[in-house]
Amino acid sequence: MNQDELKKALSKLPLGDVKYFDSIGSTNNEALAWATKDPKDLSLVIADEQTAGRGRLDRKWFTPRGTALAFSLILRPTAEEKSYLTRMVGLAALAVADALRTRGLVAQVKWPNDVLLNGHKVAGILVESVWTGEEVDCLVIGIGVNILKSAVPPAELLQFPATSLEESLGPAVEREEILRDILAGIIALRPHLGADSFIVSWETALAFRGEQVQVEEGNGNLVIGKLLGLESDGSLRLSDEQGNSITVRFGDVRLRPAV
Ligand code: BT5
Repeated sequence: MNQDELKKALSKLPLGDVKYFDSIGSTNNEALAWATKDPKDLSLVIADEQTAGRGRLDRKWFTPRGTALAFSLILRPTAEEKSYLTRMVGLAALAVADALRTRGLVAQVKWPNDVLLNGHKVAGILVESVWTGEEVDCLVIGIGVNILKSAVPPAELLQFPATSLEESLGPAVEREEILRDILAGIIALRPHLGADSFIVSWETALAFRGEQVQVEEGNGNLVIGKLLGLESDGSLRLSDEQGNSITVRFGDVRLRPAV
């Protein structure tokens, strides 16, 4: 990644400090360590390659050198934002989806933390937090976006089909500009985090709305129902066959296979 291009692309954003790595284990790990040292709001860790990138539940996230965006943004949440922490993953997903939509792509959010293009995962998000006692001190928003086709791992390593921006836009994808647009989107959406309209925008972007889905809750439990939308805390709202409402706080959503 060309650091001059990176600096130029980010120069107009009100970021804190920026740390760039040619190669790193995980930008989230670096940001979590930094978060204990009183970083400025909107400080950024970005790497050209991750050798131990992480997803949720310690799953692996692949970032081969020179093929993708992998970065972690540190937020120092305001008192008001602390009331809406569970919405932050939605904020990041919307910012990614918006950056892709401005390039003419139909991006959807696969609840809670994936962005899809044509039903394939193009980006994943991992939000983690650092607490002092009962108070959240820092949030780390980790985002990985597959830019080139070579970023996409082999199908046997994937739980869900994946794609890259190159697949839709051709090889001339400007990594730094996409990064800039995602960060600008996060900054622009932040003041709206607590608004009802924020949940509406998040719901509107959801994949599989109105469809029969299954959600693996991570503890082996499988929830089946029609995907209705979101609760105010960002939990997923489904209805079962009897029309009863079900709320899911954590899981992996996919369309229910035909029986
Ligand atoms: C995620 O978890 O999708 C969150 C990914 C967050 C990655 C960023 S990169 C910057 C920052 N630093 C980190 O260490 N992490 C963050 P989850 O929903 O649990 O999905 C993980 C699953 O996605 C894996 O088990 C694979 O099946 C699949 N996967 C791994 N690498 C992928 C890739 N490059 N593209 C698409 N799918 C991938």
